[in-house]
Amino acid sequence: MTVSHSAHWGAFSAGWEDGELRVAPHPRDPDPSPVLQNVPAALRHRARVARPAVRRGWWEGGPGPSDRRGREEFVEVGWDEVLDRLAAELRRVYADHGPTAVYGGSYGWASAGRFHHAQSQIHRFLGMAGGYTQSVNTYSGGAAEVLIPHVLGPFDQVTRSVVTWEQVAAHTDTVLAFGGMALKNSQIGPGGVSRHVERGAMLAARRRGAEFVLVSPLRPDLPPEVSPRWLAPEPGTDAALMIGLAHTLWAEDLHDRAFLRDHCDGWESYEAYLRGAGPGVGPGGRDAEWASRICGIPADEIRALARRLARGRTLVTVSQSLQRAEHGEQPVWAGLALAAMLGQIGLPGGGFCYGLGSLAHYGRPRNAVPVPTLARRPNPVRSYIPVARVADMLLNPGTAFSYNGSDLTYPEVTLVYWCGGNPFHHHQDLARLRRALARVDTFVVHESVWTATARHADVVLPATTTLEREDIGAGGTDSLVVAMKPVAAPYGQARDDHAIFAALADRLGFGERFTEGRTPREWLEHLWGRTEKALANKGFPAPTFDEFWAAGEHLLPEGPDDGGVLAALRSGTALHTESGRVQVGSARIASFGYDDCPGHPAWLPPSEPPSAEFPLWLVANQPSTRLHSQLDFGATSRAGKVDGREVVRIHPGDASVRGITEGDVVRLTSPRGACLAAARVTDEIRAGVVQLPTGAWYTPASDEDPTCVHGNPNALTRDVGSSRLAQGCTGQLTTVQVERFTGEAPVVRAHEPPRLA
Ligand SMILES: Nc1nc2c(c(=O)[nH]1)N[C@H]1C(S)=C(S)[C@@H](COP(=O)(O)OP(=O)(O)OC[C@H]3O[C@@H](n4cnc5c(=O)[nH]c(N)nc54)[C@H](O)[C@@H]3O)O[C@H]1N2
Ligand SMILES: Nc1nc2c(c(=O)[nH]1)N[C@H]1C(S)=C(S)[C@@H](COP(=O)(O)OP(=O)(O)OC[C@H]3O[C@@H](n4cnc5c(=O)[nH]c(N)nc54)[C@H](O)[C@@H]3O)O[C@H]1N2
Ligand SMILES: [Mo]
Repeated sequence: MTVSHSAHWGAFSAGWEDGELRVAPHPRDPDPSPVLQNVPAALRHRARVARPAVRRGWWEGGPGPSDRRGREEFVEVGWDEVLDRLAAELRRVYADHGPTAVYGGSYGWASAGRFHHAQSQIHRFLGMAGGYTQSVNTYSGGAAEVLIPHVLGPFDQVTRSVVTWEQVAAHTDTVLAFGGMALKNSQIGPGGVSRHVERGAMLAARRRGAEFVLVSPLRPDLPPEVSPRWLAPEPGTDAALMIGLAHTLWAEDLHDRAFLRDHCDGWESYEAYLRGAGPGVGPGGRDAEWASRICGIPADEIRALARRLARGRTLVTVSQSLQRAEHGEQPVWAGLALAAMLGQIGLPGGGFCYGLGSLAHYGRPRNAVPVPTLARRPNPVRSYIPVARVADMLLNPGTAFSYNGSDLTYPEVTLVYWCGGNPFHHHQDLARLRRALARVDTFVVHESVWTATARHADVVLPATTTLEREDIGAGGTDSLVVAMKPVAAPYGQARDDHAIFAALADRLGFGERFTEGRTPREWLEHLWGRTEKALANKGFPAPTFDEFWAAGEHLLPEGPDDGGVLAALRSGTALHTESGRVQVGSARIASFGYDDCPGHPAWLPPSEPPSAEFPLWLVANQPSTRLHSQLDFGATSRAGKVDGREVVRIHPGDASVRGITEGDVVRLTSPRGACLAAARVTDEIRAGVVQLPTGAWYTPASDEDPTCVHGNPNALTRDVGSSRLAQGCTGQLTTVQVERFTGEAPVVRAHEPPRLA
């Protein structure tokens, strides 16, 4: 028998065959993701956490700062004892330090499934326990999520569904894709994605004669089938290239003056900047030659491209990666300004789209009704940080910092609680994160597997995976709602996060309030009820929960593909920005006085450029073979490694001067630290750039030597905010040196459990 299921990388069916779990993509998916084949390993891998485990020093010596985290053995204990101890510790921290001392930012993707959604569960629990310091924005789009509401409008409203793949297939003549639109990335859509449409849409556009221009250090960032023109500027210099393109449009009078006059604000300040306002610019202003000197693309090519953009329907896309970098606000804003000058914002398949192709829930119309979700409850305390500032917060309590026009102060945190995320995957400068986490009294983690985060915790509570529980899988821009059914009993003593929180809530005196007296099945019925009602109200077929559950899935109606608020702008509806128009410049942002984010798009040089010691740019992007660190031990992920080690791509020229050949183990170093990786020599990468994806589980060489032997690039990246405006994650780029590793390469034991007593 097979059952239906859903993951962030696709809807699928799962069933047992000769004692093996087999998974197959949903028949409606035209282009299923290979990441799916990581799933079978999830059930019984030895990396699974089988029983509650507590760091010996914490269990025997009590809470308190400790640099033994991540280095000490664990004691396996019973559920009742550990929950009693943890409830007592929560009571102590709330009583002695107050709710702001509890950090429940707990960032991370966890798994698909709307009720057992780990973030929803932990926020509900900590909200009821008295509140917590929370996080705002994401590692995905931290810089853009703060900038875009200033310059274009509410983030979701102006990014997700205004330009769709169907529009691209039907209308676009030129797609200028900064950072590309790699098919590896659009495999993933939060909550579930039942149809991977990106390849098909790009091919349809190409067959119609559309031209794709890829601006990226990596050739595979657009599919070869669309024969993209590949421009590879120096990483981190896209804003300069965009400004050079803008200058050409302006100088050759190819810009749409009427659109700038009628629908934009702040053009004058940007025009002055293009002309050369500010220091260090010659009489030509910020022209194509100026841009060429910064980004390395010949000036003639910049001019020719600008002229091409001004012909036909042009779409400018900016991937999320561009803004996950120092001054990451600028390429997003300069991309928008370029599109504003072309005057096609709000036309089908034209204008500007942030994030298109970065994830599978961009570029699709919304469902006509809301999908079932666990409603978020308010946090009774107002204490927050921009999410990527977590180590700063732990290291600098009481210190002031800037964020989006406000002056904030880091709270003093005593207890960190994580459920459904992996900071030792997502955070930068992991040695620094280790030092930061050594300062708290207690670090609690719910996990299914022994990630580096679990290894650094004091209390590790084993969580079930989606394969071991019932849930509803759904995403806001995908029609398929899946009745997710378990394929196996919980591993070892694993429990659902909801059950763990319910048991803690009981001990803390709010058990009934937490569960509202519902079983998990009753919660699913309850959540489905909202969708059922919305369907009925709009006159669509509205199955009852039992009907939905028996059918195993339901297809929701799609909302309109009408260009949303950007199309409405052209017919006179104001945007939700300071002027009601597209902010090519912003007086409000200028008023914040941030030199690292002025009042118009600008080129701001990196504070750590390549040097003699660290001459190469490292691109630390998303892995093609898995979602982040999830199921790193699965079949597809393992097949992408060499001897269990992650692969770093390097240009033949950079390899040969270093004596590096295909398959060699190499050592990457940065001012932060070091890691090993296996070399792949390829001319599909720009010279002077190496690429090592994220997601290999952080595996220090020894208790003393923090070098990651597995290939986690966050051993190398820098932990600084994008700017004082957004304080976004800057993990995408860092400077490194690479050398051949001599001596015996250590065996990678990333996926083995820690010492357990
Ligand atoms: N250098 C660099 N760093 C980056 C990036 C980059 O480009 N470069 N990208 C960043 C981005 S965009 C993101 S979104 C982050 C991603 O960072 P994360 O979202 O933290 O990474 P995941 O590996 O998805 O972590 C999810 C964890 O939840 C666990 N989990 C899954 N299901 C459940 C469940 O039901 N219950 C519990 N308790 N746990 C569960 C998984 O085992 C896994 O360990 O990384 C960021 N980090
Ligand atoms: N397979 C897979 N897909 C994923 C994820 C995953 O873990 N695995 N994670 C998902 C998540 S949470 C997110 S937020 C998105 C993130 O979406 P993105 O941030 O867009 O994805 P990345 O792969 O990090 O980067 C895309 C490409 O940008 C290019 N790039 C890097 N730096 C520069 C630069 O300075 N200039 C230019 N022009 N190009 C540059 C790199 O070559 C890289 O391949 O991906 C999603 N998709
Ligand atoms: Mo992300």
